[in-house]
Amino acid sequence: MLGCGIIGLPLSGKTTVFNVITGSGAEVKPYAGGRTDPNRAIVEVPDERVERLTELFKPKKRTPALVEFVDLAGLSRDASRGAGLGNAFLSFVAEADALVHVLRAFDNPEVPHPEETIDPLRDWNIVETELILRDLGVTETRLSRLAAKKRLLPEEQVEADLLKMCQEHLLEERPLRDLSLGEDQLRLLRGFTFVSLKPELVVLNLDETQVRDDSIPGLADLKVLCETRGMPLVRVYGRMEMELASLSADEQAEFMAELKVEETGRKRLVYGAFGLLGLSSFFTVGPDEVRAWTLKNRATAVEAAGTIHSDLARGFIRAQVVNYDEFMKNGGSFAACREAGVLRLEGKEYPVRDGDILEIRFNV
Ligand SMILES: Nc1nc2c(ncn2[C@@H]2O[C@H](COP(=O)(O)OP(=O)(O)O)[C@@H](O)[C@H]2O)c(=O)[nH]1
Ligand SMILES: [Mg+2]
Repeated sequence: MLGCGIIGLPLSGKTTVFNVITGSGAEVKPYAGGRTDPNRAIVEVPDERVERLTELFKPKKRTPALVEFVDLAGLSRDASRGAGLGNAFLSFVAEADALVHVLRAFDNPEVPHPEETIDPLRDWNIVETELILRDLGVTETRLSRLAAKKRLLPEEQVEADLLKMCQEHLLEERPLRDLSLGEDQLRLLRGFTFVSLKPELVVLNLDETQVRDDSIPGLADLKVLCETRGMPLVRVYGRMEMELASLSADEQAEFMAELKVEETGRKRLVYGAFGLLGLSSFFTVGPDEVRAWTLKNRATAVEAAGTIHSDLARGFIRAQVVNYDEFMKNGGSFAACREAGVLRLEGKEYPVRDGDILEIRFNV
């Protein structure tokens, strides 16, 4: 399962955002042995399609897609030099597949800001700089090891060249996620668990009084940053939306209209994270189980089969495929889909699309 680490300066609202995600109404899965953890949670990805398919097939079991969220301790200035929790903290960041970066836009005299003023763009830069410095340290350690060798093997030379390119980029204070690296390069770098390479969702934590754009300091600049860097930006009314979870559905709807949001904070955050991870879902359906499976975008049919069971990949013959939308258009009936010609048989290399309903034909 893939996981998102929540990062940000102290008192930016990380724990509040974590509570919005895991608060009442959310399906939170216990860990093995029924253990729960105040700082980690496995959350169901809300998906209408799973609900519709469940109504249709009335299966014994319904299994939605899951994502893990981890509420990390605050990252402060100079963490990469060991300040605060420093390097120990950065190693937790390294474990995450994606980052949820909380920026404080709310003003609250009772909650001191570690940098004293409200300036989300500055805060983003502080935390981002720590990620960059940590990666720079890792890069330079490895490069100096390689430089100490008398002669480099060909693959070491490739690695050194790649790391030098990363180093130059980091020295320009740019995160590695901004480099467009190829699959092979990413594979070579995997072992370093670079933190500035991780995709990032930017969460602007607002106060309920900040509904209008012009009440949010630095919003225009932040929008430009997110657009040019390809980071999705989600606005969350942290404290308010955390409290909303305990209200009735009617009251929630009323407050949501006031905040001009159409979906709950939890949905916006979980969807945002799911998309950020480059994930999509395919489904398997039947009387026993309706299940959403998580795939990296651009996975093939045989890879999809392998996520269900390795036997299905090994003995893969064909995948029977119909996309959810087509399936529903044809009354949720495989027979009708077959007649309409939208039920197809596909081979190993078929690129699975989000929402495909698959049945794997296999032989072992
Ligand atoms: N006024 C206001 N206070 C907030 C908001 N979000 C968080 N806070 C408060 O800010 C303080 C720090 O929040 P917390 O989530 O613990 O921050 P963390 O240190 O980043 O985990 C808490 O007292 C929250 O109630 C908000 O949207 N508006
Ligand atoms: Mg906290």
